[in-house]
Amino acid sequence: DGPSIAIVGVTGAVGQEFLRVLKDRDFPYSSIKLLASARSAGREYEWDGARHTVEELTESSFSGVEIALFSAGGSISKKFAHVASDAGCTVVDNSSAFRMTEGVPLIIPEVNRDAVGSMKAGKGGIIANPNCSTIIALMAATPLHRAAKVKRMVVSTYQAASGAGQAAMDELELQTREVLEGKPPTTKIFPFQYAFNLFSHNSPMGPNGYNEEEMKMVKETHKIWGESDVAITATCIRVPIMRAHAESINLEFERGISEEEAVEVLSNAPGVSIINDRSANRFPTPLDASHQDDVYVGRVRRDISRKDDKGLDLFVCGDQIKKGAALNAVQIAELLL
Ligand code: 11C
Repeated sequence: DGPSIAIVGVTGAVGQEFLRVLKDRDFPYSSIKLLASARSAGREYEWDGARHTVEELTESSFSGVEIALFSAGGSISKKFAHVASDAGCTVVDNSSAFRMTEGVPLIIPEVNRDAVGSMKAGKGGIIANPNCSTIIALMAATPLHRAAKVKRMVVSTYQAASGAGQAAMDELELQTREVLEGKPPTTKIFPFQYAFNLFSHNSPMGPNGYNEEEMKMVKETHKIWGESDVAITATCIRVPIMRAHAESINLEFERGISEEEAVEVLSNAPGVSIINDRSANRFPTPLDASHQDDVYVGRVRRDISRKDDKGLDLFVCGDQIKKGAALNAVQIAELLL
């Protein structure tokens, strides 16, 4: 027996993953409320041996609820997270609405679990779940940062459809069929063909030529690491992959670190698995990471563009819906118990 919990946005890809992760981790709860828009109210889900009916999310949804996991988009979070918190419900919010708000912890439990402070289930307050690309990068970069202190990080992402929601996953599948059948691809979610193509991340472009996804990686890393002097640059790309993001990461360190030490550090890092077999040319793929909890790391090598041993390159894959969203949020909820 544990806290009363609610899931906001239960019908979405992350909402559904919340249910699976809560069950897989045997999360203790006394009751569960499934919340969504009026359109989805009345829908039923079989979960943990019982039938649950989706209720419409309203301002009174949170009375008696001690933990709410939100994943219904930023505008719903902005409208309801404070309402929930004021009712004594502690909110773990998967949207970007409060990530950079001062006083709102932004947590990857393996990286900065102490940021939860004295927050507890049933005491109100909001905790933000970082952006998926940030979580996946920092699962690999943080253990190395602790070992040799990162001065600069250059990231290129290869991001899956799931980051743009279930509708984007559906469109990728549909377009793949259409293209193979010689039909024109349906373009409802993205303005051009996605199947057999890739493109710059669909988030809004800023005046400095970086899109929002890239700036999230910069700002969220600074907040999570508590260090704003680490130099970070990112290029975020959407690729026709279903649910796991891949990232190429170049790290520059304050002190030297060998490949062997880096692999040793990463093999001892919680939530990280290594696939780094040079002789077999076997390294992480998005399919290795799909539906898995761990972030997979490989291609660990010294950066030969430098004369010293203060640079490393890595390739990382992580499930966007799990560690990039639902799993990380449930791990945060576990810190509240
Ligand atoms: C993507 N990271 O893969 C995005 C989706 O700030 O939570 C999630 C956006 C966010 O497209």
